[in-house]
Amino acid sequence: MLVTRARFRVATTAYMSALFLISAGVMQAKTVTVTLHAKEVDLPIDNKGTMYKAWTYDGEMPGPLVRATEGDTVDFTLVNDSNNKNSHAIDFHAAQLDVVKDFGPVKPGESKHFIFTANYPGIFYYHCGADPMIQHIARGMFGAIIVDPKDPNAMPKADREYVLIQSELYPNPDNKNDMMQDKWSNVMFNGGIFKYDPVHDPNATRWLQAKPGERVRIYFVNAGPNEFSSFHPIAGIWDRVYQSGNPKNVHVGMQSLVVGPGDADTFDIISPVEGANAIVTHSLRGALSGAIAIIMYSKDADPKMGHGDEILVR
Ligand SMILES: [Cu+2]
Repeated sequence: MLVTRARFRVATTAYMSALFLISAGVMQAKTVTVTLHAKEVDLPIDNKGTMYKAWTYDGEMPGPLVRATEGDTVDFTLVNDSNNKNSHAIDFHAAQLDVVKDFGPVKPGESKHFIFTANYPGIFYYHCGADPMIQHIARGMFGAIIVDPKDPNAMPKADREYVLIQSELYPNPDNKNDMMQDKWSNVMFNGGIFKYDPVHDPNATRWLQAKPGERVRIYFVNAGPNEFSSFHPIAGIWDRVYQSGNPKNVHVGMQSLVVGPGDADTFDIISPVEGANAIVTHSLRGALSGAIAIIMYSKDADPKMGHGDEILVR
């Protein structure tokens, strides 16, 4: 009887603390299983459909958006498809692992598996680290992982979220020397020249959307491989900037923040008016060669944009 009572008490305590955690909005850690396939494919790099010999994760530049919550276990597998010609790898900036064992190259037809705990919340870069790394990144092997804070109230709630990843385009994907000498032709957001800018490119069919007064959260990654970004919203002000996306690293009322190659930050913006902001790298050769994203603020903003599959707009 005593034993039963003790067990009951333990069970009740566990139940009550679980109830407390749920009512406090604290999520229990889970396992996020992710498999990415290295694929060497041709992809369009502008709104006209000009093709480029890319190297990718899952045939996309940028690669798929990975999302976990602080404290989660990420169970990760990289498959290097057997019809590829090159070794590939992955380097997750959200992970604390062994650079040789876990981030080392994988030959075509082989795969690699590792597990890490997402200990820090934020926005983190992932990329291929196979030699020569500069070429694997320049050809498209990059992406983003969002690690949401364990405490859902750590940051103000975003009404919409977007991911923008900056990278340079090197016209000849086989010429590593051009990459070493920084001879890029264009800077892009999400793998396309003026991809979200119908002002500079009438062929652009997509742009970002929100309503005036909404908090728009932009997860920004600079994939490089070489150029710094001076990330600025023309005709707007960043309400909050979180360095590395960590809620503890907060700045207020910022016009821009320099984001180096391989770095990432979270930028919140709220427009008090209808109209548009042009999000750029204020390093102007980069902006004027392709790194401009228009965000339109309208009461009729598409409710799907900035949610689900429309966070990283393809
Ligand atoms: Cu690679």
